[in-house]
Amino acid sequence: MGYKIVVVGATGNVGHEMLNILAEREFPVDEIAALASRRSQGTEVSFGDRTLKCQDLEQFDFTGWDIALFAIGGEATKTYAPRAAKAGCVVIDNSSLYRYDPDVPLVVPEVNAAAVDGYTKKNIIANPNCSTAQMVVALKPLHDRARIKRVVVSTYQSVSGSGKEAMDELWNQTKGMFVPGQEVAPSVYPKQIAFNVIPHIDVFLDDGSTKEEWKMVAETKKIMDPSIKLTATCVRVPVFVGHSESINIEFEDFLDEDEARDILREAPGILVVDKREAGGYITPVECVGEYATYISRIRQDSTIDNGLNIWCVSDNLRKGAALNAVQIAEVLGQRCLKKG
Ligand code: 2RA
Repeated sequence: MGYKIVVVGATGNVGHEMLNILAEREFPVDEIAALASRRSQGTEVSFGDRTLKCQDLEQFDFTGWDIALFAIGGEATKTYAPRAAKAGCVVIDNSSLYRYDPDVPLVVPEVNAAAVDGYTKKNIIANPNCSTAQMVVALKPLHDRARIKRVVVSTYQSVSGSGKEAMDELWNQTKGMFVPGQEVAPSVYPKQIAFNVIPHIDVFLDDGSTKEEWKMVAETKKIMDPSIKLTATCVRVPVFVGHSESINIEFEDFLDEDEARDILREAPGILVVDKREAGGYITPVECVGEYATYISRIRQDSTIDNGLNIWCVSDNLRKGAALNAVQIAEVLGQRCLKKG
């Protein structure tokens, strides 16, 4: 006995990956529906070796379906997630709409899987922001060993986080730099992204930080520990897929770099690639299509008493979104929605 699964936003970057990962991990699916906007109705999407025709989200009846994996913007989610939840279908939502709602669990299975049990309040579970997900996978095992006081993180986020249009902009803008007359002006981003970096993701807040940076703070506190102080600088870089993060950690107690490396090597969801030589570290192009959160450049920060620096890379469409959502569905099935 398996589950009746709905993928909402099946034609987007994350929707495609959710279908791929459901198939790759052989999630127990009895029936699956791919939903998209009316204009995408009939579009064919892959589910393993099957092809699904997208159905119109507006017309879809969620009654009798078990789990809906949502990957559509917050505005549309506001309309359709409550409709699905009310019909008895548990929603796992990738948007930021419900992440900060006290009645909605915000879950990264390697960190706080048991939080899934709280889904019953609204029949909704929230997926964290991509830049948060990979970071808390890395921080959790270290926090369990030496309690984290403060984190300073700089992110290097790929354009796939902004969607297909942004990936096209990077591609065309890069080409246009070399082909006279084919220059491409910035449109998705406020400035040129080709051969450039942009220190601005999402909107600016009154304190000068951006909402992307605020998300990392708020979500880390909700998922891990409200006592952790965190400051972030989130930067868009000319990479297609794969977010990278430079993470500086201050602990309550001293944690030796070798012990930290051993802890990370044993931690769930993590692969350590850490040799102090050319190429002895992970880069975004190597994480694409993979499940792991990769950690490199593990080293003491000797400028403070109990400091450590690490480099963290993961596929933002997978662990940062689709994989984490499917893992939540797996945990939900194991803990709460047992079948047969
Ligand atoms: C980004 N985290 O990278 C945001 C949304 N996916 O653009």
